[in-house]
Amino acid sequence: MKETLLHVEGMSCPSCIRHIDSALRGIQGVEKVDVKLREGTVLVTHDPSSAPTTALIDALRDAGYSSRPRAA
Ligand SMILES: [Cu+2]
Repeated sequence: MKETLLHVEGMSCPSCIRHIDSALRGIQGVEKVDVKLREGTVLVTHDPSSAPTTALIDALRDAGYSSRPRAA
């Protein structure tokens, strides 16, 4: 398992947390999602072989949020 911290743009209210949480948890290989609204970040615990960081970013894009990884 790997921890990846994503900086997410446009995350502004509690319903964003739900959208982002469900978008990421829908990916096989994602174990844990911790959305920090105030920081504008999401810490994802995931198996990089089945859920690579690019898959996380793609899922967030599909949900309407652009994101980029930061060193965790
Ligand atoms: Cu929102």
